[in-house]
Amino acid sequence: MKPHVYDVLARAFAQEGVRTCFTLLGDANMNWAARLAEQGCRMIYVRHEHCALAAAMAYARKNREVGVASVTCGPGVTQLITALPAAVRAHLPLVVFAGEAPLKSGWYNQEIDQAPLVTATGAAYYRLHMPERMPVAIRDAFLQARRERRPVVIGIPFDLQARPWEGKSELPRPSQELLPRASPMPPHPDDVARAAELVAGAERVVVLAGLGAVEAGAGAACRALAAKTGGLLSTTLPARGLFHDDPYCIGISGSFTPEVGLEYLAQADLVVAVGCSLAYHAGGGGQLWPKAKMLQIDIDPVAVSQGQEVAKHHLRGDARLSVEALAAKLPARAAGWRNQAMAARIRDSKPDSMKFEIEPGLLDPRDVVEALEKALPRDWQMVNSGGHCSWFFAQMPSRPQENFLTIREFGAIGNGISFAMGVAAAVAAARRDQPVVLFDGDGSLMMHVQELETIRRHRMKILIVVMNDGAYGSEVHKLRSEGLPEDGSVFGYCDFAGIARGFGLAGKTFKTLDGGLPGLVAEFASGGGAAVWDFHVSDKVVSPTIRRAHPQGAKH
Ligand SMILES: Cc1ncc(C[n+]2csc(CCOP(=O)(O)OP(=O)(O)O)c2C)c(N)n1
Ligand SMILES: [Mg+2]
Repeated sequence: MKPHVYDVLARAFAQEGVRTCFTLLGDANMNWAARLAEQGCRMIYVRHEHCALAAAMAYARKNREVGVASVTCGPGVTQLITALPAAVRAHLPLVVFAGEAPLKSGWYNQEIDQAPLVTATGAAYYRLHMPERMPVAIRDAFLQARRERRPVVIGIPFDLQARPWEGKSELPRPSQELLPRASPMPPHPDDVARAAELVAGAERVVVLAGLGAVEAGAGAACRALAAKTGGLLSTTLPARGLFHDDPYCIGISGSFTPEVGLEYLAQADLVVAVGCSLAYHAGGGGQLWPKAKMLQIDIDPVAVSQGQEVAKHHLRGDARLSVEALAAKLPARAAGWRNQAMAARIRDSKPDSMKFEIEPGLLDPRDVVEALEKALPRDWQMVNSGGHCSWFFAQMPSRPQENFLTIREFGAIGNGISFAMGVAAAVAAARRDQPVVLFDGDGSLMMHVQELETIRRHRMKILIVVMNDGAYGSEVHKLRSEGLPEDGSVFGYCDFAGIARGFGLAGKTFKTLDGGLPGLVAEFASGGGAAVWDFHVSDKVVSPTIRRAHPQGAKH
C-alpha cells in the first residue's frame, strides 16, 4: 500500500532517534502520532499540552537528548505559550510536531496564525507546505534544535499529512550524522596567564560552578582549583550537588544561599565563575560578594548579564580545559582561606537559624526538608519547582548533581508535575530504576493537578511532596510586608491526599513528623505506584530571600 505523508513524517522522527514523545492528540497530529508509536517510540499521553512540552523539557535536560512533544493545531498550539519561553530561556533542544489547519477549506474553526505566536516566545517555527521536502525539513529542525539549543515547532496542515506520499522512498541522513564534532575548546595561553595572575593575587577565592561546568565534566577540576587556592566551592541552583561531598562547598550561590554561605561570600575577594551565565538570581551582579572581583570562565563570556554588569575578567574556553590550565599555572600555596573550623561550621550549621512561632498542628517547612533529606535515599531523582517553598527545598546538600533537576528561568509555577513526568520518562528510557521525588507548592501543584491521572496511567514511580501552606506563599509574604490584605493569596489547606486517591494514587497528610518517615519511604519504595505526601506547614516561616527583599515584613 502506498504510504501517506504522515507515515513518512513519523519515520523521519523515528530516524532522528526519538525514543519518547509527550503528546495530546487532535485531528492534526493523531495520524502521525499513531505511526510514530508503531515505530517503537514510547508515547506519553498527557492531559494538557503545556504539560507535554514541559515534560519534554525535563526529558531533554535529564537525558541530554532532543525532547519531543506533539500537539494539534490551534488550541493545541496556544496551550504551549508558557512552556515555550521557559524552554527557550533554559536553552533546551526540543522539536514539537504541531498540526496546522487544513489548506483545502476557506474556513476552519481551529485556524490561527501560529507562526507569530511561536516566534514571539523565542522558539523557531517551520511552516511546511511542500510534502516532498518535509523529511529534509524535519532533519533540519533537529539540527537547529541541537545546534541552537532551543525549541523548534513544526506546523503541517493535516490535509497535507493525509495525502499519498509522492516523494523519494529513502530518508535524508539524520541530524546526528551531520553535526560537526564539538570538541572542547582550549583557552588561549595569554588569557590563562592573565587569569592566573589575578587568582594568585587573591586571598579569599570562591569557585562557583554552573551547568556549563557540569556539562563539560569540570567538577573535579573546580575542586582541584579551589583546593590549590585554599578557597571555597559553590554552585548555581541548577548545578547543585556538583560538590556535595566536598567539605568546603558552601552550597548554592544566589537566592538560596544558606546562612554560613552568605557570610563567606561577603568576605570573598575573588569569585571564579565556571560555566555559568551569572544570572540575576545567582547573585550575578555581585550583590552577595561586594568585595570580590569576578573572573568568568566560559565558552561565551559576557560583560553584562540580565541587565547587570558582571565579570570584568574573562577566560574563554571549555570549562574543564580552562580550569585545568589555570590551576596548572598557579604557584603552589602553603595556606589559603579554608581551614577545618570553616568546614565544621559549613557541616554543622542550619541553613537558616531564624526563630518563628509555629501554630500547633502545623509544621516548620525547614524541619520537613531536614527530615526528608535524612529519610529519602540518595540515589533517587529529585525535581524542584518554584514558589516560596523552593528556598526550603533547595537545602538538601547531601546529594549528587546528576540526581537533581531544576528548570525555572522563566519563573513560572505549575511546572513541577510535568518536570517530574519528564524525568521519570528519561530514567525509564535510560533503563534506570530510580523513583522520582517532586518537591512542589500547593498552588503550583494545583495548577496542573490533572496530570496525576497521567502519572497513574503510565505507571510512573513519582512521590510528590507538597509543601502545603494553604496559600500562594510568595504573594502572602509580600502582601503582608506591604500591609496589604491577603485576599487572593490565602486559600486554606485543601485535601491533596484525597485528591490523589481520587486519581488512583496513594495519598497521605502530614501534620507531624513523628509518623516514622523512614518506614513510609521504604513502603513507597517497595510499593507499585505513585503517591502524594501533603505536609501542612505554617505560613509564618518567611524564607531568608523574602526577608532580605522585604525587611519590613520580617518584623511582623
Ligand atoms: C504561571 C505563574 N502564575 C503566577 C505566578 C506568580 N507566583 C509566583 S510564586 C506563586 C505562589 C506559588 O504558590 P505555591 O506553589 O503554593 O508555593 P508557595 O509560594 O506557597 O510556597 C505565584 C502565584 C507565577 N510565578 N507563575
Ligand atoms: Mg503554597
